[in-house]
Amino acid sequence: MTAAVAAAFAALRAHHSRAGARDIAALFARDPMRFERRHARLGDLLFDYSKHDVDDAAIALLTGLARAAGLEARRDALFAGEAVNNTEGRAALHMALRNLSGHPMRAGGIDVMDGVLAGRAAVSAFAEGVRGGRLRGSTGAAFTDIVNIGIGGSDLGPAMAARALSPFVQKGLRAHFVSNVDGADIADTLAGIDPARALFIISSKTFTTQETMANAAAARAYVVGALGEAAVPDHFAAVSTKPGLAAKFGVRADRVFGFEDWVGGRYSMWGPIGLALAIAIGPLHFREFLQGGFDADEHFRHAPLEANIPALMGLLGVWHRNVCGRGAHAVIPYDQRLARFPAYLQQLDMESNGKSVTRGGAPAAGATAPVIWGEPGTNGQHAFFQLLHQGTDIIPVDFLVAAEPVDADAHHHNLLVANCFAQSEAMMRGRSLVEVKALLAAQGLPAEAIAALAPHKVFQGGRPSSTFLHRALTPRALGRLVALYEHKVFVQSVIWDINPFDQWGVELGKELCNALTPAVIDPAMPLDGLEPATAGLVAARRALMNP
Ligand code: G6Q
Repeated sequence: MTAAVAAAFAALRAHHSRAGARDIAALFARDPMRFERRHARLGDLLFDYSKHDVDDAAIALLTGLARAAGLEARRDALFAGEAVNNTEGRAALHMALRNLSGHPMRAGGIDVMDGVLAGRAAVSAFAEGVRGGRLRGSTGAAFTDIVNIGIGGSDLGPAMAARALSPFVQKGLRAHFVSNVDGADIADTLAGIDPARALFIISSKTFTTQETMANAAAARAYVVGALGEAAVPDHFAAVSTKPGLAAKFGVRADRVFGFEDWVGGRYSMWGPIGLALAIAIGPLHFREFLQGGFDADEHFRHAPLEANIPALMGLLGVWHRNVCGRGAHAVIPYDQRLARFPAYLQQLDMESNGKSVTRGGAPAAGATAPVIWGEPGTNGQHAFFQLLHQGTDIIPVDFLVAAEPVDADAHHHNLLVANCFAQSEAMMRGRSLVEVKALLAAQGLPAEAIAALAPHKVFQGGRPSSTFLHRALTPRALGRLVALYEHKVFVQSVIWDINPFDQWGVELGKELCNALTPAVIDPAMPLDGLEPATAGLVAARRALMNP
């Protein structure tokens, strides 16, 4: 940590301890313009951050921290295609996949846009071919079921978006996403489709991932069993940076969609990894999705930090995590079609910033990524909101809601919106002991009952949240949201001086799994070379299989 960053953090902590626990409702009472002054806009999106326990001085200190950490210069290096992913020696230029400016973008000094545009055109042409029935299965039947086989970054983004944008999916087309090496995943998917009408897309940057290769082999065997070996080229496509491996599998060369290694897995849905989504919603809607991402990029690059949504999102997160010691962050979409959005963000945020060392390899100076979790509202209200309102931990929340439904009933939507706004108000305002006692007295309860019950009905309040309010969940609105969160993660990585673009933490488990698999497969294999803790489990499992 540089001296300037350390000083900025010290100033923030001093401010926090002087101000003590801030009463958000009192901040509103003192400043009737607080809502107006504490929101930012991008297109039809309103980012309302008025309900955080930060006053104007805290916001100034947070933007000062960002400047001390060199956020603007680091952002410019990211967009300039410098090797910001320093442990893998490469750029992180996923923004090029959604660059609609007509201007070059460079990775390591070389313009990548010709390749990006060629890839985009190939995806669009293939998507149109499938949607229009020009490309068909081996029996001549048009495709009705698109099955994406991938995991992690090659699954979560397209799967989340296909669900979010289901009203935009072409009638008669269904997109499925198979990821887990649990054979139930592919078996349940295959059980519901007609092989003659199924197109399988093997999505794997490396084309070596265990889960994806196992599921791809199962899909291949299924196609061969139902339609014969000769049908394979008609029923498979692949997305990978390793076209040779896809060809070996039996995918026709003109159905292998390549991309470059400066696209990280969890940042890849904007390019060919979005193929299943592009087929489902069509190239025009897919372009609208890219447009939303591009809008967010332009905003992140050019808006001053004080009005810059990803910067504010990131800095408020730093306030909660590093200044107030809050270890979790909830994302609650009041939108059933965003049901997978929290899971998508879990990977984006926790795989990017769940790190303990700085870019230079020294121990991180403080806490990094919080635990990200969530579920759609209103369902969550009837489940875990109890803890948000009355639990011992303060968990900041992102509420997301659309002004209008895309194609749902207007009355339902009014109820949904009212619930969303009411929950953030309840978290902020709370209900004091005095208020609770007055309410119980008004209900006619005797004094003894009031004394016993009142503490249970107190809401501490002062619980922070942001609200993201956009007009409707269109492709463009979704692209904007995703890219804003991507940049928020980047902002925090700069403050914490960590590399958000690698993921070495997933390697050890993979290695151990590979070493362990023979003993799991072969019940006769001796267990003496294994860790005693693991040998015990393998033996117990063997015993259960041979009672
Ligand atoms: C994402 C990660 C990881 C990756 C999967 C799938 O950033 O790198 O989630 O996307 O492990 O990898 P492949 O696409 O190579 O199969």
